[in-house]
Amino acid sequence: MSSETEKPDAKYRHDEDGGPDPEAHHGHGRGGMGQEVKRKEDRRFITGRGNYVDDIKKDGMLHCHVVRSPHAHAYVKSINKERALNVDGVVAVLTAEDLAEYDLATMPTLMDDTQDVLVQDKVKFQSQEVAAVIATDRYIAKDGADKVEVKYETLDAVVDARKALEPDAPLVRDDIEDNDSNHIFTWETGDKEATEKAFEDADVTVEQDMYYQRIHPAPIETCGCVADWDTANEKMTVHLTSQAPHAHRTLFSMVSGIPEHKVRIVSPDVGGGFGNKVPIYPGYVIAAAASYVIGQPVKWVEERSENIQTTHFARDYEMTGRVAATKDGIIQGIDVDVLADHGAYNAAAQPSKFPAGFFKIFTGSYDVPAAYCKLDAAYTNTAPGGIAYRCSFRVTEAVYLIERMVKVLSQELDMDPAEIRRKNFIPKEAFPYESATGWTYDSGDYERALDKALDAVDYDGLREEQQRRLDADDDKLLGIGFSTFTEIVGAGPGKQCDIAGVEMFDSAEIRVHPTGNATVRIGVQTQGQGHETTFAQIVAEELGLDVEDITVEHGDTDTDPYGLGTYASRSTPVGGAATAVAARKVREKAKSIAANELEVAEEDIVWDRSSGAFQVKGAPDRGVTMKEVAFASYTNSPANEEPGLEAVDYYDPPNMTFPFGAYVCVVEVDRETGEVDIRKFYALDDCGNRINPMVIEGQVHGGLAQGIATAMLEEVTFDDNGNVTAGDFMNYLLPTAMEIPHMDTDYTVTPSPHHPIGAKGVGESPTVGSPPAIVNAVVDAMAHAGVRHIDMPMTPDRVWSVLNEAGLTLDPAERFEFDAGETPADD
Ligand code: MCN
Ligand code: CUM
Repeated sequence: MSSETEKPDAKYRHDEDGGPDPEAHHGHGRGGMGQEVKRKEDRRFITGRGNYVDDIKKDGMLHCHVVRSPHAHAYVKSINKERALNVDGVVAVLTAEDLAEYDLATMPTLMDDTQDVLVQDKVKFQSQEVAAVIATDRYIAKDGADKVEVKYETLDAVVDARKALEPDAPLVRDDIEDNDSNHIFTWETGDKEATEKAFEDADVTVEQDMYYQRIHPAPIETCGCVADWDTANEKMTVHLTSQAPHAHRTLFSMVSGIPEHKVRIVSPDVGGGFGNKVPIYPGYVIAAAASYVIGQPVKWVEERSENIQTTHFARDYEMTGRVAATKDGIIQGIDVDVLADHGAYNAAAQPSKFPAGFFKIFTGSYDVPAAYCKLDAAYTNTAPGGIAYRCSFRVTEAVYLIERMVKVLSQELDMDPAEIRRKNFIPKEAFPYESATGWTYDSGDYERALDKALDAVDYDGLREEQQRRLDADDDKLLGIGFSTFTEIVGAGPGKQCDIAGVEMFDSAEIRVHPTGNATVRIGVQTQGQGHETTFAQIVAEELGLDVEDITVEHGDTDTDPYGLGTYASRSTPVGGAATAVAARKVREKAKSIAANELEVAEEDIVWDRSSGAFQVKGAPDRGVTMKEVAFASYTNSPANEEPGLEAVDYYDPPNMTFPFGAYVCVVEVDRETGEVDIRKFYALDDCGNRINPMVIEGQVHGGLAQGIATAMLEEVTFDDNGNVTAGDFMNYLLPTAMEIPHMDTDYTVTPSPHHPIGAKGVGESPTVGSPPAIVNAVVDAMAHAGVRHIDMPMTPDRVWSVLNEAGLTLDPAERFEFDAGETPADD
C-alpha cells in the first residue's frame, strides 16, 4: 500500500510553501501551529459553566432507572410491575415485552452480534438490564425499581475465558442458533510457516505467559442521555454523552426506524470518554423508547457502579509470546497465542476487522522478518466489551506483549535492554516500512528517541547505582524499565483496517465571515482533548487569522458535517487533516480574491505564512490580509468566484499514522513490604508536527496516570458466581493525585509524510506505552535473582510473593536488632 495514494483534492494536501514549521514560534502571535495557546474551553469549565448531559433540564422531563439482575446467569421467570406502578410518581415500567411491541427488544453491538436491550429470556452477566422504571424524579424512579418483582432461576456462571472453553462449561449463548460452545472465533495473522522456520533456525528462543487484566475506563462523567420525542415534528432529539454523535445518529435511526433526518444527536460537554462512550448502551434505547411512548422527555444517567459493571470493559487478554533470535540478540521471529474474553455479547469485534485488527502491530518498533499470531475469543458471563480504554483498539495489548518479550529476551541473553532494542529497531532509512503483518509504517526515528531518553535519565549512572545498592544489600531494589513502542492511530483507510469496503473519513467545514472571523464545524468530538483550541490553531495557521477569532463547534448532528467521531486518536490524523485541507481550499479561493483586490494575476500572488497575508511577488509591501480578503469576498467578489468564503472537506486518509515513544521508568521495590515506588517516569513522545505542546503535555500526563494505574492498581475482578467484586470505587482502585508520581515529558519531531500538516495522534500513546515500562522496571529490579515476569496490577502482595519466591524478601528477625525472645524494656 502506497502512502501517497492520490486523492481528488490532492492539490490541497501538500502545502506549496512547505507547511508550518512547528518548531518555530511564529512571530505574528496568532496562535498557530506549535504555540502553547491556553485552552479556549477552559473558561467555561473553570467557571462552572460547562453543560453536561445531567445539567440538561426540560419541561416535563421524566427520569429512568434501570432494574438490573443480581445474578450473572439466570432465566427470568416472571416480572411483576404492580407494586412499582403503585408508587406515587412512577409513570411506567418497561420490560422486554413492551419494547418488542416497538421492535426495540434488541440492538446491534459494535460488531456482528445483537444484545438484548432488556433481558428477553436469560440474564448473561451481573447487572444486566431487566426492566426500567420511568418516574417524575430520579429518586422515585429508584424507589420504583426496588419494587419491581423479578423471579429468577439461577444457573452456574463462567467468568474465566479458559474455563469457558472447557467442554462442560455453562453455555452463555444458547440464544444463538446451533451454538454449542462459548468459542466465538479464531483469528490468525502473519505467516505461520515462515515463523516456524525462524524458530527452527534460531540460536535462542524464549517464551512467556502474561495476562493483561480486565480494566475499565472510568470517565468522571458516567454515561447518560436525555431523549426527547417531539410529537408535533416527529423528531427525536437525544442529548448523549457520545464520542461519535453522527455514527450514533445512524445507529439510532437504524434501530428505531425513525428516518435519520428526524434524529438529532447532541453531544454537549463530555466529562471524559476514554473509549467508554464509543458504543451505544441499552439505557439510551430505553430512554428513547420511553420518550416516544410517553411523549415526554426522559433522562437516564448511570450511577458509578452501573458504569463499571455494565458498560464496555477493556483488555482481558491472556497471551503467550515466543521470540526466536540469534545469539547476538537479533530477533528472527515472533509467535503469539491469545485468548480473548469478549464477555456475554461479541462487542469487541472480530480481529479480522477494524478495530481489533490493530493487534497486528505486535512486532512493534522492531524489524522482525517473520511473525504469526493466533487468537481465540470466548463468551463469558461478564459485561460485553473488550476494545476501548485509551487503547487504540488492542494496540495496548500488542505493545505490552512485544515490549515485555524484548525484556525477557534481554535477560535470556544477558544483554542490556536498551542495547537489544537498538539492535532491532527499524532503521530510520527503512521508512515507509512494511511490517511482517502488513502495516506500512509512515515514519519513525527510534534510535534518536532512545538516545535522547538514555541521556535524559543518565542511564549509566542509574545502572551504577543499581549495582552499588545490590552490593550493599540495600533494603530497596532499583529497577529500570523501557518501552520503545510504536502506536498506530488515525482510523483509517478501509483496506488497512480490514473493514470490507468501509472507508473511515472525517470532516471539517469552515465559514469565514465578512469581518474576518470564522466558524469551524468538525465531525470529531472532544471529551476533554481540547479540540476547540487545537483545531482553531490549525485554521489560524493556515489562514493567518487570530486563534481568538475562530470558534470551533462540534457535537450537534443537525449542524456539523458527518464524521465518524473521536477514538483511536484519530481526531488529529483524520479530522485535523480535514480541517487543514478545508482551510487550504479557503485559502485557494482567497488567493483569487486577493489577486482581484490587488489587480494582479493570480500567479503573481504569494501567501506569506509569517505575516498571514497575500503579497504581490517581489513587492512584499503590496499585500492584503485574510481579513481584508474576507470582506471583499462578500462585497466585491471577482467575476470568476461565487461570493462568500467557505469550504468543506471530507478527508479520507491514505494511511494510518504511527506515532512512537521512548519511555523510561525507574522504580524502587521495597523488599520488606513489596511496595513499588516509581521514582522517575520519563516519557518522550513523537507525534510528528505538534499543534499545541501544552495540550500534548496534558494528554501525556493524563495518559500516563492511566497507564500507571493499569500497571499498579486497576482490575475488574469477579467471584466464581459471576459477582463483580470490584464494581465500585471502593474496590476498583482509581488512583488519586497521591498515587501518581512526578512525570518528565519530552519529544522529538518526525513528521508524518502523508498528513497535510505532518501531525500524528498522541491521545492514547502514554496509556498504550507506559505499562510495559513499569513492569519491565519491577522485573529489572528482581532480575538478578532470576525473576522473568510479574502480572499486573503489581499490588504490594503480588510483588512481595514474587520477591519471596526469588529469595529477595527481608527476614524481619535480621532487620531488627533484638532477638525474638527479647521484649523491649518498659519504663
Ligand atoms: N495534538 C497536538 N499535536 C499533535 C497531536 C495531537 O496538539 N501532533 C492535540 C490535538 O489537537 C488534540 C489532542 O492533542 O487536542 C489529542 O489529539 P489526538 O491524539 O488526535 O487524539 P483525539 O483528539 O482523537 O482524542 C482521542 C484520544 C482517545 S482515543 C482517548 S481514549 C482519550 C484521549 O484521546 N480520551 C480522553 N485523551 C483524552 N483526554 C481527555 N481529557 N479525556 C478523554 O476522554
Ligand atoms: Cu481505544 S479508547 Mo479511545 O479509542 O476512545
